[in-house]
Amino acid sequence: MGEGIGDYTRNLIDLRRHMWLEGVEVELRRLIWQIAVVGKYISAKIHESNRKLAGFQNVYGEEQLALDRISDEIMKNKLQFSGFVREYASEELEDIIQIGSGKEKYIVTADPLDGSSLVDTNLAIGTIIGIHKESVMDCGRNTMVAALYITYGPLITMIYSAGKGAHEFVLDREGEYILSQENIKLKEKGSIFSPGGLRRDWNPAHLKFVEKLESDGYKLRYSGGFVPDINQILIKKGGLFTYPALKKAPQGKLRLLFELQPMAFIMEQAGGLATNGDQDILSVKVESINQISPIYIGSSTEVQLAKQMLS
Ligand code: AFP
Repeated sequence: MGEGIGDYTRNLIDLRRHMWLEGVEVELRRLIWQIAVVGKYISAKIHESNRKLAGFQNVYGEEQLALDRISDEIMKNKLQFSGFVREYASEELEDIIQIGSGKEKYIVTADPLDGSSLVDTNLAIGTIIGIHKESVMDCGRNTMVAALYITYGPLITMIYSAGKGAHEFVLDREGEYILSQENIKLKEKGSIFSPGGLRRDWNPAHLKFVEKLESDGYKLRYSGGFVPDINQILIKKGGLFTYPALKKAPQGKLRLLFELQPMAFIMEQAGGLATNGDQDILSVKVESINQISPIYIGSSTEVQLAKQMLS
């Protein structure tokens, strides 16, 4: 499968059927399905918290943090009893925890609710998941077998890849994830860019790179949410997201394991690239689970230009 499904059946393909048609290994497709179901619970918590907390500005801050923790608890509990996961690492936890008997096939990394500081603004936020077969304390190229992210926006959408292309699903009113785009492929070059960090903190080479994109007419698209900002580049089939090394933060801001590896896996499956400015993100060795890294990710022309101008 993967040569595309006839239009007449496209809308009838749900997530489980698509993974079966793609030949995704049975335990992996059950794991991905369980994580997709958690996305529905997290979405319900987001809506619930907004309703309950409207107007409580000072309380909101604590509840907002609770929303991160609640999302992590839901994800961990669901995976704990899945039978497929032996270890779980999350942006909300200090260290990797064993959650199975130790014999299960997979290790899951999670940013259960990325962009939670945006919840009060009603901007889109997301869940980012990496699925590994081997210890994550290596490079993603050696350990990752799948990745997915869920975008909680006007629609709830999910992008997954199990190594055979990147595919988009939309959650419908019946609670099914229905295939909306299959084998998403980026153009060589896009027309939008998302420049993270403050201009005054950029290093000279990065500033020159951004000025080049601006002079080439790229439109700035930056929401402050990694998931919707990346999703925009994928769905618009081109462009570049960067959160660079900064003068006072040479490793940038974003988490290698929880945020960058999964998006790099998906972007590469869509024909894009992801680098720290020097190395492919999936080739960077993970030394610590909270490791951060600069990132340039998106269509190949822009990522190659970044590498060239930074070298
Ligand atoms: P929060 O999870 O604290 O909202 O941070 C979101 C994030 O990690 C990532 O989603 C964004 O791309 C990035 O931070 C935005 O950072 P700036 O606020 O410095 O632009």
